[in-house]
Amino acid sequence: MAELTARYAERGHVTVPGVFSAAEMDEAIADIHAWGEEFLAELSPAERRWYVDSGVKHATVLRKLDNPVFHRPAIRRLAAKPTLVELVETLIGKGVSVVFSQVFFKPPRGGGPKPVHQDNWYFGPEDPEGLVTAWVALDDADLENGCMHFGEGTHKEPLVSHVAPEGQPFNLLIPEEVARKVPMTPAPVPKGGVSFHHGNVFHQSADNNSDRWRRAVAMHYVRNGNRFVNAALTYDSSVVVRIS
Ligand SMILES: O=C(O)CCC(=O)C(=O)O
Repeated sequence: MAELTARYAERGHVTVPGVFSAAEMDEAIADIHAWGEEFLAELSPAERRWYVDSGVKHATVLRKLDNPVFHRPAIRRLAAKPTLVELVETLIGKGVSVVFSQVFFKPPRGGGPKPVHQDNWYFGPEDPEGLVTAWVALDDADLENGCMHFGEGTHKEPLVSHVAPEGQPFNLLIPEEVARKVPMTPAPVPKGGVSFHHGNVFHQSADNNSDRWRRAVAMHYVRNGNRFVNAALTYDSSVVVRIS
């Protein structure tokens, strides 16, 4: 655990392989695809533009789904797994909740990049050290299929003002002229592993240029009582799931 906290403090992210078994990941994959099909059937045209991956040629594939930890018991069980909770509590302190969670789908040859951003710009927590994202790799994530990249050490700096591209009010990102000055280090994660990242660290994900899926669940944990005092987007407190 000392190595985990030292790496996290130094780089702003740390990867732990083998938190979940392949069978647990396969069960989660089946669950999110079933949920995705139900969800797609109910989307309005405007919502489809935000949720559907327009880069995919032959199928309608969701880009993301929000709050799986709240909506799906199978994903909530993952979020409450004692091995994971112990790791989260080692990083941000005891007594934690998942305030928001997301499924990210990158289908084969689909799934465009997610630009550089800082999660704490979105959430604006009172204590920036009291928020960590646990990014659970449902598939092997590597350079070819769009793994995450981190600007190591950027969590030690203050937040940067984000901007939203035209017509994408929820896609807040660090302006290109700032992002381009920061080297980004790839962080491959094997299936069942978890990448933990600090809320202030610059991060992005690349395109999926492979014939494989790259699916992940991002669980944003806060230490209980850490309020969002400066959030850039509005979050629904009724979907917060207390874990410990
Ligand atoms: O999975 C991705 O591609 C992006 C994830 C992300 O930005 C996050 O977990 O904060």
